[in-house]
Amino acid sequence: MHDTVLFDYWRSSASYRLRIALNLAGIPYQAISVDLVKGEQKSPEHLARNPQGLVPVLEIDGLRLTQSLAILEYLDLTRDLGLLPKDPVTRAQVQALAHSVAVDVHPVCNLQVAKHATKLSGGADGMPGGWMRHFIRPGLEAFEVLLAGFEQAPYCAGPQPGIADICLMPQLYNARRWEVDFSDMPRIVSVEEACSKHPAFAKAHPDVVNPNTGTPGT
Ligand SMILES: N[C@@H](CCC(=O)N[C@@H](CS)C(=O)NCC(=O)O)C(=O)O
Repeated sequence: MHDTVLFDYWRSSASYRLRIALNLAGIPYQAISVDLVKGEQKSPEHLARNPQGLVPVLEIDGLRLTQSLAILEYLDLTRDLGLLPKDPVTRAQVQALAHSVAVDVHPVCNLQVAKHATKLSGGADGMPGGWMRHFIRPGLEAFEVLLAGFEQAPYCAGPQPGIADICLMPQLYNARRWEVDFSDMPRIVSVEEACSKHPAFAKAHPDVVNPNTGTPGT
């Protein structure tokens, strides 16, 4: 049993971000699955953990934290992980890169949003895939352009993985899931190759932690 507990779901991008960061920090944790397909995120138990009814929730250092970006910053500050540059200018630029997917693309592709859009469309053909593709591909195109402002050596913004890589990789998993082609985006493809080889990223991959097939937790 570990002191650190991650309430997550194997396919959740925001949970995937935290799994990567916990692995990068070398923090052992217990993963407790909140099954989004069964609606467990709206159960009274989970709402008591997070009134937003979302995953992830992280229990660490005697705290209960929500919001993956806030948690990434907490881990960075308390464990000195170097996820965010210390220089204010580069920091703002790297955050903008990370936020372009985590703050602008991810929320509109969230389960409850896509489900509602599908309902409003009367279950139109190609939903929710069409909805997802509509947002994911332009988001990745913008990310590819933004990446030109950094040196991929080999990660998004330099020689060590950071917040932009942590936000990008789950978005790429999601892109594949919804059949969004990004093979024409060479910078993203090279970052993905580097991250995939990193054990902290590999161990966090949804297919590895899937409770039906993988090994939950560490
Ligand atoms: N801004 C939040 C977003 C969390 C979020 O959207 N979680 C999704 C999974 S990636 C979720 O719990 N969805 C459940 C639902 O839509 O009902 C964060 O970064 O932690």
